Formats: sequence, C-alpha cells, structure tokens
Amino acid sequence: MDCHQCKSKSQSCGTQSWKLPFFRNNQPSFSKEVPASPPIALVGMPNVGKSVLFNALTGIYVTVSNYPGTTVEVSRGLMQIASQTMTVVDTPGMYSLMPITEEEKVARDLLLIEPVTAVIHVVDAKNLGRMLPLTFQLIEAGLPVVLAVNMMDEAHRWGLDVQQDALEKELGIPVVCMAAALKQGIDELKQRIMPFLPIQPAMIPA
Ligand SMILES: Nc1nc2c(ncn2[C@@H]2O[C@H](COP(=O)(O)OP(=O)(O)OP(=O)(O)O)[C@@H](O)[C@H]2O)c(=O)[nH]1
Ligand SMILES: [Mg+2]
Repeated sequence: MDCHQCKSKSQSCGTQSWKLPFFRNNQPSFSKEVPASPPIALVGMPNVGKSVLFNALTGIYVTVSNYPGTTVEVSRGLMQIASQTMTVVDTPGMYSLMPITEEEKVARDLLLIEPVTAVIHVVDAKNLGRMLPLTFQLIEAGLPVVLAVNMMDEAHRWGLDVQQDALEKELGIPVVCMAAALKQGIDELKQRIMPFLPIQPAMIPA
C-alpha cells in the first residue's frame, strides 16, 4: 500500500493515522483509518461564518483541543470529499498574517508552520474590500487558497452582487459564492477544493 503522506511504497512511513470510533449505521461511512494528509484550513476575519461552514463540511467526528502551549481552542473535523476523508481545521479569526493577538498567532502558525492541503479563505460578501487584503497575503505566502465569498444571502438583500468570474480572473484562484448558513454553495466549494487533494479522483480505483 502506498503511503499517502510521503508517497513511499512502504507499508508505513511513520506518519500518524487517526483511528476512528465505530459509527452508527445511519451515519456516512468514513474509512476507519484516515491517512494523515495535511488538513484543509478555514481562515478569515472574525464573524464571517468559518464555524458555520466548518459544521456544514464536517459534523460527524469533531475534536476541540487547545493549540499546544496556548489557551486557544482549535476544532478539527473530518470531511468526505471525492471518496477521500480529509481533516478540516477551523482556525480562530484573524485580520492579517502579521499577528497581534494570541488567536491570530495560532491561526498564522496553523497556516505557515504546519503543512496544509488547501486554505479556504472565508470572507463576508458585504465587506469584500475590507477582507481581500488578507486574501492577497495568503496568496503571496504561497498558500493553496480557495476564496469562499460567504453570506451571499445577506449581500443580495443589500442589493449587492459579486462577479465571481471577474474576481477569479483578477485573483488567479478559485472563487465560490455561497451562504454557509443556508448550506448553499457547499458542493461547489468541495468541487473547487478537489484539484488540491493529494489523490485525484481519477487515481482512485472504482
Ligand atoms: N445570513 C447569513 N449568516 C451567516 C452565514 N454564515 C454564517 N452566518 C452567521 O454569521 C455569524 C458568525 O458565524 P460564525 O460561523 O460563528 O463566524 P466565525 O467566522 O466562525 O467567527 P469567529 O469564530 O469569531 O472567528 C453567525 O451568527 C452565523 O449564523 C450565511 O451564509 N448567511
Ligand atoms: Mg468560529
């Protein structure tokens, strides 16, 4: 069996695997042993809907623990995407990659010190101008960013719209317009994350 982490042909490269508890019959069937691929990280300013999106993507097996050496809580959960089980991490709200608070430092460390498979930058569609500078910082840091323009329901109520294609072209990254609280755009978001996954769908035996 190939190791998903280091691509070696050996049985084990020493990377960590999660052993999951048994699930009830009516719950989606995750493989019991999850490859320790780097997580997909949800980042963004406070109050933009990261945790609502985290719950919409995961919700089956979630752990909450303090980030090592801090009192900052970090939630990790599992998401099923293209037949793969990926870890999703919900980071504390951050305004910039140059941290001021302990929460921001944890969010920065989760992105820049630990490896990530993809970074979902969640922004409030009503305040794009205020939030895009962090998108640029994430892109400049070389991170694999997908922009989730959330709260489109409220933006529409305010008479605002977002030109998804134009934004995507300008930024050069995938952009998804969504309303996480209404579970709108979740499937499209998963589709746009797929190219970043360690194993592409075509490589998974039927
Ligand atoms: N109308 C609307 N409200 C949303 C949407 N997504 C999230 N919310 C609301 O926005 C508020 C903040 O959501 P959270 O998920 O707690 O935001 P967060 O980014 O995790 O905030 P921090 O943890 O403080 O950084 C909540 O009241 C949500 O119900 C959405 O798509 N539409
Ligand atoms: Mg939150």
